[in-house]
Amino acid sequence: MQAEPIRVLVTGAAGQIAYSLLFSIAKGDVFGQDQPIILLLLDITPMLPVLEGVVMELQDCALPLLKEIIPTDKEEVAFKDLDAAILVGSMPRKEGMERKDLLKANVAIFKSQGAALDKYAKKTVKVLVVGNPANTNCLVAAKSAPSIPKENFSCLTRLDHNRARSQVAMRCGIPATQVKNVIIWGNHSSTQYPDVHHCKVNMSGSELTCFDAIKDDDWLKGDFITTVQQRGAAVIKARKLSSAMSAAKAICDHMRDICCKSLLGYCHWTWKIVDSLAINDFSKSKMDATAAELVEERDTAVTFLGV
Ligand SMILES: NC(=O)c1ccc[n+]([C@@H]2O[C@H](COP(=O)([O-])OP(=O)(O)OC[C@H]3O[C@@H](n4cnc5c(N)ncnc54)[C@H](O)[C@@H]3O)[C@@H](O)[C@H]2O)c1
Ligand SMILES: *[C@@H]1O[C@H](CO)[C@@H](O)[C@H](O)[C@H]1NC(C)=O
Ligand SMILES: *[C@@H]1O[C@H](CO)[C@@H](O)[C@H](O)[C@H]1NC(C)=O
Ligand SMILES: CC(=O)N[C@H]1CO[C@H](CO)[C@@H](O)[C@@H]1O
Repeated sequence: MQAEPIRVLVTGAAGQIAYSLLFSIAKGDVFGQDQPIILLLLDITPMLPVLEGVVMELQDCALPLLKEIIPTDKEEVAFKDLDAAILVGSMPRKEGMERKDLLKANVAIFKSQGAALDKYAKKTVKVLVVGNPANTNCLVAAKSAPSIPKENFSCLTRLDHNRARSQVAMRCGIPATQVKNVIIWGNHSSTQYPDVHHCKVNMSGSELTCFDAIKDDDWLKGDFITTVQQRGAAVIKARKLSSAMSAAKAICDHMRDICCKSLLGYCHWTWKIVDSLAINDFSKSKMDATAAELVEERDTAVTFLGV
C-alpha cells in the first residue's frame, strides 16, 4: 500500500532554480522513492502563463510519485496543509534599487509568507528559505510564524558548503564524498567564511586533517576562501545567469539531510548545534566580520517588520 502523499510547496516556481529543482523532488530524490507527492507551485500573477508551461513539462515527465500539481498565485492555496515549504522566490535587485529598499520589499514578502505558514500550513512543516537575502528572509519568516517551532526554519548555505567541499576534493584528487566537516559561517555573501579547521579528508586509506592532506596552508587561508566566497559571482560572469543547477542540487541535499528524515519519521531531531568547537584567532576574525553583516541586516529588517 502506498503512503499518503505529502504536500510540498516551491515558491518562485516559474524561475530558473525551480526549473532544475522540481524534477528532482517529483522523482523522489528528496522525500524517498516510496513517498507520493503533491506539488504546490507559487509564483506572482504575471508569471502564471510561464508556470503553466512548467506544469505541462512535469506532466510530460510521467512520474509515478507525482500525484497532483497545483499552480497558483494565491498564498491561501499554496500554503494549505504543507509538510514542506521551499521558499525560492524573492524580490530581485533592480537597476538603481537601493539595498535598503530591496530589503524592505523582501521583508514584506517573507512576513506575508511567514504569516501564511502560520495560518495554513501544518505545524510540523519544514521550511527552507533560498531567496536572497536568505538568512534574513528566513528570520523574518520564522518570526512571522510564531505557532511553528523556529527549529523547523532554515536557510540555504548548503551550496556554499558543497562548493567548499568540492574545492578541497579537487585539490586532493578524491571524490567530494571523502571530505567531511567543512563549515560555512555567516552570511550567504562574499564575507562568508568557509572553515576547514575541522575538516577531515580520507586519502590513501587514512583520515587526515585538511591541512595535512593539502600541505599548502597559504592556499587554504587565501585562494580557497576567496574562491568559495566569490563562486556565485564567478558563475554569473561565465553563464550570464546565476547558479541554478547547483543551487537546486544543494536544496535537495539540505532538505534530505536535515529536514526530511524527521518528516518521514526516521527520527525526531535531525540537526543540533555543535558545542565547544575550538576556534582559533584566524577563524574568529573572519566569523566576526560576517556576523557583523548579519546583525546589521537583521537590525534593519526588524525595523521594517514593525516589532
Ligand atoms: N541561498 C543560496 O545559496 C542561493 C543560491 C542561488 C540563488 N539564490 C536565490 O534564489 C532566488 C531565486 O533564484 P532564481 O535564479 O530561481 O531566480 P529567478 O528570477 O529565475 O526566479 C525567481 C522566481 O521567483 C518569483 N517570485 C518573485 N517574487 C515572488 C513572490 N513574492 N512569491 C512567489 N514567487 C515570487 C519570480 O516571479 C520568479 O519566477 C534568488 O533570490 C537568488 O538570489 C540563493
Ligand atoms: C548578506 O547576504 C545576502 C545574500 O544572501 C546579500 O544580499 C546581503 O546584501 C548581505 N548583507 C549585507 C549586510 O551585506
Ligand atoms: C576511505 O577511502 C577508501 C578508498 O580510498 C575506502 O575504501 C574507505 O571506505 C574510505 N573510508 C571512509 C571512512 O569513507
Ligand atoms: C528540525 C525540526 O523540524 N524540528 C521540529 C519541527 O516541529 C515539530 C513539532 O511541530 C517537532 O516535532 C520537530 O522536532
